[in-house]
Parts: sequence; structure tokens; C-alpha cells
Amino acid sequence: MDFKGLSRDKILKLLKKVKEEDLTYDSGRILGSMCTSPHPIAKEVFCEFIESNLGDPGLFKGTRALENDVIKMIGELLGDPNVVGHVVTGGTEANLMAMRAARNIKGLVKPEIIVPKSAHFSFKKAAEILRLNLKEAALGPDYRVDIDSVGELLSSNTVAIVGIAGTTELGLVDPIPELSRLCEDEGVYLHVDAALGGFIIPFLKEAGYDIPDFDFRLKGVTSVTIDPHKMGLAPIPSGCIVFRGREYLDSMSIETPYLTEKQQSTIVGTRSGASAAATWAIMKYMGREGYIRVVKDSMKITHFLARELKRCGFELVTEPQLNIVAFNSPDMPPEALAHQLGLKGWSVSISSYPPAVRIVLMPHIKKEHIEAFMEDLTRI
Ligand code: 0PR
Repeated sequence: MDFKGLSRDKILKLLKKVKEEDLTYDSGRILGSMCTSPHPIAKEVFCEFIESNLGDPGLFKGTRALENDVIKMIGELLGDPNVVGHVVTGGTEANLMAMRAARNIKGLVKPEIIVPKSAHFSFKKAAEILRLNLKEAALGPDYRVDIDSVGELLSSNTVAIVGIAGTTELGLVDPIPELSRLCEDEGVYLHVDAALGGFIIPFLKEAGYDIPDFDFRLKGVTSVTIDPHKMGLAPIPSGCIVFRGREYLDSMSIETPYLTEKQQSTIVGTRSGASAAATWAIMKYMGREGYIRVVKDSMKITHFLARELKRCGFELVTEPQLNIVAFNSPDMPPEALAHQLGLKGWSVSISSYPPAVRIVLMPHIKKEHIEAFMEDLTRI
């Protein structure tokens, strides 16, 4: 750091240059991200609450009430208004908290978790941090978790089973009702990672799509991860972890004697009140009607892309269930294709299982972007 500070103008000028190196969502070129441009009202409220710290909630009682209200709204969305939980930094922290609660509640010497092979890598982080033995359940031919494989991995050491409502790579929803039944029968904790799907599935269901329940409407579901900073249009960082009962939060509460609140269950200490406030604002602003419009639009573009790809001779890995399309070219491996697309300014990602070019149709992707993309793709 220099001894002398710079002027505001100088700093803003320097940063403007730096920002030119970043891609923007508005350009329509970011095709492989689960994040998107936050809604303007969410940005405004985020700045308004920028100094609020939910790590010491007695100082920010208003913001704390907003966090509680967000959790209640999320609970209503997921079929149980009485859930407890927190607004955290995202899906990784939410999944880590869920695995921590499952481990603490059970208190086994050699705890194990069973996650689908398609699970997000945050479960590997959680397993390492919490010293859990991670077992990967196989996927069926439809790339959803195979219930029989989960059953075979189940043991007296199992502290949690994980199901995914919107897999990271293919956007598929695991058979959560079956997992729920299994977990109810066996008395095992079921965590549903709906980081992506949580802000999509309830609205698609309300719009008439036929998707099975994935949430607290199912008796076996213990906790759910749902991320406002993905399809919820909230600014980063905003993830939510919700539990069916207070005992799960209590199982990881640590005494914080000198703070305004004497117990803390979150992993993070000082934490953003702005995230909770901005999430509250965007959920109130959109209403279910607003989100229904957003997810219907995203699904329309998703199906448009899927149709165009098939028409041009590309192979889809699977019919899209949520807003992700994964495909392959008959002529070129996905890495080479992604590289060629990159040279033309398109930022796509590649799925690992199976290898394919993966496109996430977030709300910043419009029809004209897909038309331009298809033109470049077919030329390549
Ligand atoms: N669970 C699922 C199902 C996810 O897909 C993700 C992230 C997480 C948990 C973890 O969430 P956080 O990243 O909020 O902790 N899925 C994306 C992924 O890893 C996240 C992402 C977003 C990646 C934007 C790239 C990007 O540009 O692919």
C-alpha cells in the first residue's frame, strides 16, 4: 500500500479501466454461470444496508427481522412456514451448515454422508472440513441419482443423505420423493440441495409444470439449501439454509458471551446484513407472480436453444428439465468446441459427467443472444 492515498476521481478512473476486463451479464456472452445481474432494487437496498452486521444482531434488530422474514418467505415457498435458518453466503456455506447439523445431531464416531455422483463440489469441501466419509451414489441412465445405489451405501454410520433439486451440470431434479421415503423409513437426515432449483421449481409448478415435490411437503426432508443469488435475482452473496426444526440450528450453536446474542449457529461470524435486506427487497418486489414470469421466460429460451441445437445436428445429453442445456457436437470434443466458442467471445462451461458443452439460461440471456450464438456455433 502506498503511503499517500489517491483521490476519489483517480480511484474511479483506475477501476473503470479494470472493470473493462470483466465480462458483463448484459452482454449475453456469459452462458455458463448460475449468477446473473441483480435486480436494480436489490442493488439499491444492498447499498442502503451495507454497514449492517448480522453477526451481532442485537445492534441491527431491523435487519435481523428482515432475515427472519426472508426465512419465513422461503419456508412458505418450500411448504413449511415454520422452518428456521439463515441467509448465508451461498450454496457452499448452506451445504456445509446442513452437513454440520446432520453430523452433530447424530454424534457418531465414524460419520458418513451419501451424495449423488452429480453433487456440487461443496460437499467434498464439507466432508473434508467436517471429517465425514463421503460416499458417492451412482446415477441412473437418466443422470438422476439411483435409489438402489443410495440404499446399498446406507449403513449405521450414515448421518445424511443428499438429494439435488437442480444439478449443477445438467439441471436435473433427483427423485426426492423416493429419497424422502427411504430416509423416513430408515430415520436418516435428508438434505435437499436446491441451490439452483429452489427459486425455479415452485414457480414452474405454479405455472403448471409437472415436477414432483422436492421440499418440506415431503415428510423425510430435514433441510434445504436455496440460493437467492442464483435464480432469485439477489446480489452476491446470498444463499439460504433452512431446517425443519430449531434443534438442528441448536446442534451447532456456539456460545458468544460478549455479543448481543449469546449463541451463534452460523459458520461466519461478522456477516452481511445487506444480503438479507436485499434478498428481502427482491422477494417482496417480485412476488410469486414476478418469479413465475422470470422462470417461464428462462424455460422458453431453454427450449428454444434445445430445439435449435437439435435442428442443427447437435446431440443433447438429456432433455432439459430446468434452465440448463448440455450438448455435444458429432464432429468435435466439447473442450475444442468450448475453446472455439471462446475465441468468438462466448463463455460456456463444460460438464464433467458426461463431458458436454453446458449452457445455463439465466435471465440475462435473451433470444437474440441465442440466435447470435447459434450462428457462430454452426459456423464453427
Ligand atoms: N449447490 C449447487 C447445486 C450448485 O450448483 C452450487 C453452485 C452450489 C451448491 C454452491 O453454491 P455457491 O457457489 O453459491 O457457494 N453452482 C455453480 C457452479 O459451481 C456456481 C457458479 C456460479 C459457478 C457462477 C460459476 C459461475 O460463474 O457451477
